[in-house]
Amino acid sequence: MNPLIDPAALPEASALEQAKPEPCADVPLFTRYSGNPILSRQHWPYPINSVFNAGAVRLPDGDTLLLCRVEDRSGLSHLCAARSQNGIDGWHIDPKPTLMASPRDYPEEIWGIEDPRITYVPELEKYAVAYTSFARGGPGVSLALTKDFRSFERFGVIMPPEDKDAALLPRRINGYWALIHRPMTVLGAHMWISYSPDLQHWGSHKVILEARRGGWWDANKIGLCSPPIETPSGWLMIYHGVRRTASGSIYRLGLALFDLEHPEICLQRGSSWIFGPDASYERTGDVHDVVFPCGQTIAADGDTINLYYGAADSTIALATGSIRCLLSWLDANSSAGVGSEQ
Ligand code: BMA
Repeated sequence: MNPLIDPAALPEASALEQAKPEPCADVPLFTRYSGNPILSRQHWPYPINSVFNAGAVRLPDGDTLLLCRVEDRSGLSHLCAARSQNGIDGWHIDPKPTLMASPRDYPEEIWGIEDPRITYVPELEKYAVAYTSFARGGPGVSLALTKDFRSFERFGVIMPPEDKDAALLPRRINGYWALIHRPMTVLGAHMWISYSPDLQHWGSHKVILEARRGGWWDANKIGLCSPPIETPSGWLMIYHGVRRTASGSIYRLGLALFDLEHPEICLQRGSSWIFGPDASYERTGDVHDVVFPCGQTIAADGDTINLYYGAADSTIALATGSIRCLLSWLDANSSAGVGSEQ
């Protein structure tokens, strides 16, 4: 099991900023916070079943906002915002759902909305929230824009079912918005990119990363986790890989790097998974053996990733890593190409 972060040992932000980069150890790339899980149904101001798979963002005032997937006791999900000064505890949770499904106007949401990924878009001065809308046709990708996580401008479905695990890139690529997403096709559950001039009409669809086959840890399905991180070496993507076993599916995390100006080109793909269910709150819950991040924040040092992940579809947990170390691990442990040939 990965070592734990001791909250008492957490340095102040200023000390973190001044610290010299440590050499990257081989493993672990992510370290669990010792107070995990950081949010669970017991924290909620109204009755719910579970809270998991949260989008994350650092607000201009320095607070961390998590837009959490909350499953109520009907079984359907909505989104609820939780804000905290340190991104670890002291959460202020909206007293009622922040974004509810609105099936009258958006029939694609009759079974709820799930798994938001948040991207701040400087050109729009707004946050783009890509989330799963769920209805009889299956899951699809919906989009909303917001400035404050209190009112939302809804675009409705932008990728029809069956599709999910989507996030917008924060800037245009060659003049077009770019969305990473995961349609289910006869080819399998692979990651795609699509482009749009206006966030409403999408085209130039391309596969960017394929689920591997056979015994691989990411053989059965893959999908984007948190939104891609722009680094000088490329777009760093944390993705989840699913392996079906005789006792159920295991959701683990892997890494891939994509070209900055041609994000459909995979430069590197890690061969092994880097984080998987191990702690009891990840192994046991409504859906066992699941770690599922939908968001991260980057600390003031520009390197530390605070990764927020759903644990066993029941709670929200936190793990920290270093962008520099993830990239150097990829250099040492990867191959290029989309990966279906493996
Ligand atoms: C995926 C998504 C996630 C969920 C995961 C494990 O397909 O539906 O919301 O956390 O399965 O159940």
